[in-house]
Amino acid sequence: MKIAGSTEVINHNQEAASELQGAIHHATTQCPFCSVQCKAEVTVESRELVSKSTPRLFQYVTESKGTQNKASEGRMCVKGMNAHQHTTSARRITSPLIKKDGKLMEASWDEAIQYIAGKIQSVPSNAVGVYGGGSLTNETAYMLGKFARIGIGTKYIDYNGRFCMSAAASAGAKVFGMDRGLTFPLADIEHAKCIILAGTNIAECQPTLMPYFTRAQEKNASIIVIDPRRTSTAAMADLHLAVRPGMDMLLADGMLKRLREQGLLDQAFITNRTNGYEQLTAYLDKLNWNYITDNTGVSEENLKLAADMFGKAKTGMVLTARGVEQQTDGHLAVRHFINLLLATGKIGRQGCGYGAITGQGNGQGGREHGQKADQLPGYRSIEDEQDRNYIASVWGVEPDEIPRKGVSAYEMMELVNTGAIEALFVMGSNPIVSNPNATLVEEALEKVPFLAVADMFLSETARLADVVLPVSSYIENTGTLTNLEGRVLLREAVTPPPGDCRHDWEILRELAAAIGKGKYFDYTSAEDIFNELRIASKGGIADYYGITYDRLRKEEGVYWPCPAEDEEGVGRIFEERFAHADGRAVFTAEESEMVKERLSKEYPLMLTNGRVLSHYLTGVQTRLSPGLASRQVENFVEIHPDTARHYMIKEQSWVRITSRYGEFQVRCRFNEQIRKDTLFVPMHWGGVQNVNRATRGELDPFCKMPGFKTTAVRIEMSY
Ligand SMILES: Nc1nc2c(c(=O)[nH]1)N[C@H]1C(S)=C(S)[C@@H](COP(=O)(O)OP(=O)(O)OC[C@H]3O[C@@H](n4cnc5c(=O)[nH]c(N)nc54)[C@H](O)[C@@H]3O)O[C@H]1N2
Ligand SMILES: Nc1nc2c(c(=O)[nH]1)N[C@H]1C(S)=C(S)[C@@H](COP(=O)(O)OP(=O)(O)OC[C@H]3O[C@@H](n4cnc5c(=O)[nH]c(N)nc54)[C@H](O)[C@@H]3O)O[C@H]1N2
Ligand code: SF4
Ligand SMILES: [Mo]
Repeated sequence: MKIAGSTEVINHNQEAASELQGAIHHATTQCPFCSVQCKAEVTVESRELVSKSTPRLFQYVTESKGTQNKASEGRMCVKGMNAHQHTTSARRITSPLIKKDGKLMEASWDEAIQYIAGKIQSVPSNAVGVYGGGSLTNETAYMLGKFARIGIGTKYIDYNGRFCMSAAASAGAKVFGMDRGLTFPLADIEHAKCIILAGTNIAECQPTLMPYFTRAQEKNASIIVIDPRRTSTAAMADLHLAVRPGMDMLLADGMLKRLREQGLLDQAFITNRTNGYEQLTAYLDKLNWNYITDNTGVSEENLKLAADMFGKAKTGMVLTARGVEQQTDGHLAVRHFINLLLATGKIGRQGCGYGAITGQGNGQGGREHGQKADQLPGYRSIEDEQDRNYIASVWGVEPDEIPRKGVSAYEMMELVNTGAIEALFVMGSNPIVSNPNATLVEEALEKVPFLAVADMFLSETARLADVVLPVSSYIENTGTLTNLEGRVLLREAVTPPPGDCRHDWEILRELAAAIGKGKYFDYTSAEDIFNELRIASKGGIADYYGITYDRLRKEEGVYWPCPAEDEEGVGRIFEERFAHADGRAVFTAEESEMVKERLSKEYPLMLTNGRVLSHYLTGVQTRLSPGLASRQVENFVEIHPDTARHYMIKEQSWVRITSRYGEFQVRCRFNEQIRKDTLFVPMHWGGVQNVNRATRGELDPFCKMPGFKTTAVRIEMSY
């Protein structure tokens, strides 16, 4: 008998069982959700279950609360406090499932692994796609990249972080010569005198970071929030600019134009540490104020005020997140915000810098070790000969055996749709809910000849799979994750996995063995994989070589880059030089084609989307945690009451929202604090309530980020 949602510890004699019955102990782990990676102390209870013959013991986590670490300082938000609930959900899958006659049926591991291996081997290597995620540990992310390239031999691997970090990451690489979420340690925030928070809702998305900002405010910092809605983050701001969705780049340009007009630039910094200022001035000269204010929807007065606040402050920071980045010109929008920092010399010293607020728990590490289509471990490039040679030597293969770059996450779905990809392996993502143009993606995954999914639950995507592999949850799986500051943290397992669940890395090891590539994946533990990752990252941009499990235990986390065991990692980067060969950062004067998505008579409102406090991403985990699900049981659209009246929509009514690409239905919620031309819908629900049924598959041509945050729509009552 298998008990869903419990963890069998020992199958042993009655005497020992009675001794442990009811025993309680405490252990520390990390929250599985966002990029702060708050440290948690959990209470683990052992309970006896008497079955027909032998009594058996199970372990449950019954409580989770915050405990001291350097980023979260002991805090924990409501998601972290309730996170353990999903691990003991009765919906947890605890044995492999294989689809027979349209139904997923329990199967043995051997059967499941052989079935997948057979399918992978029955199609050409490049007809197999691998799709990963930013919740996976560094060890799994590293192994997944290696498994795709030299296990399967396919170039098609990408991951959900494409929808998350790709715009900011490309911007960082282009401007600074490297990408790391924050260029400063969190402790620097309180030293900033002006902080721009653009398209980031920290109060709901990284709540435990809020005290860093309030501390800065207590020391007289001013905070400027740029968001089409007055969010709880905007509520703490000294100035809120309610930008029209998709117009951030122009807003940043407007601010820079004003700073220049007012002589608030740092000429010495521009001369000594940057390139490309001349081109930028020519670009700014062409912009006029009417054009800027008409398009951004922000008054000239407020824009100038924001620029003056930032320019006059001695220190300052710019932080961006998905509001700015999930646009078809997202990477340019970020670069234009960074222009503000370079022009005023506000980077590389205390209280200054740029930060892309990383999203997922391992959104940072997940993008450094080879899950991305164009990347090899250590942030190396898959198209660079030297990088290829080095990684080939670590892996023990010829450089030619490493495939070249593949395509981005959504493009992979398009290839599934056209039939070019015939077998897809998904680990740690729910793509039919989180991809743009979700209807196309759902159709593609319904018809793909073979789909395998490794997950804890039957997510919307897993339900379509031919094979589902049950994996361990965060409290059961040891591994490292890298938080938004670039700090590598060790998360240790506190209970064994329930039933037949296995760790992601164990699954990859077994699959590799089944396709005859076992010798490249012969790891015995997560630490074993990490030790190879250290060597693979050595000398790369994201150099982890000096980081060991021992150090992580003793030092509570180490920043990368850390090239040697006796070196400390670097918290504040770019103090002396940027990462380009000449040590300089580059201004951006490239014009954007702007958001192509236009309002029309038929589609008169701009739909944007994002998150609420109590749910996480596609909601698979949080919808199964009663303490979280009960706070928000269904999806909704935020609409200004004047707009609702215009379209004869009643408060709390069920509405249909239609775009050029599809439609979804949700309940309507009035909000006086949102722009009248904008609707906002959370992303945490699938099926008919999935906002992505209406978003479009158009991508930023440079980084392939989808334009999630701007879709022209109409709204009507749904009777
Ligand atoms: N509670 C919760 N926390 C999370 C997550 C979660 O699902 N739930 N997910 C994690 C992950 S993976 C991520 S990536 C982060 C995301 O963190 P954020 O990027 O902060 O979250 P979003 O809600 O997607 O978007 C932020 C804000 O952008 C605004 N916005 C929309 N369009 C525009 C625009 O065109 N311009 C500007 N300036 N703003 C705009 C929205 O109104 C929203 O308030 O959060 C992480 N933390
Ligand atoms: N409209 C709109 N769409 C968006 C966004 C938006 O702002 N608006 N944001 C985008 C962003 S920033 C992101 S990050 C994506 C995320 O979207 P998804 O990639 O779909 O992420 P999740 O919902 O976290 O799905 C993760 C799945 O993996 C499982 N899982 C969790 N941990 C593990 C693990 O350790 N191993 C394995 N094998 N499985 C695990 C969970 O149960 C869940 O089913 O969505 C994107 N989509
Ligand atoms: S969701 Fe983020 S802020 Fe909340 S407890 Fe988890 S890691 Fe911390
Ligand atoms: Mo994300």
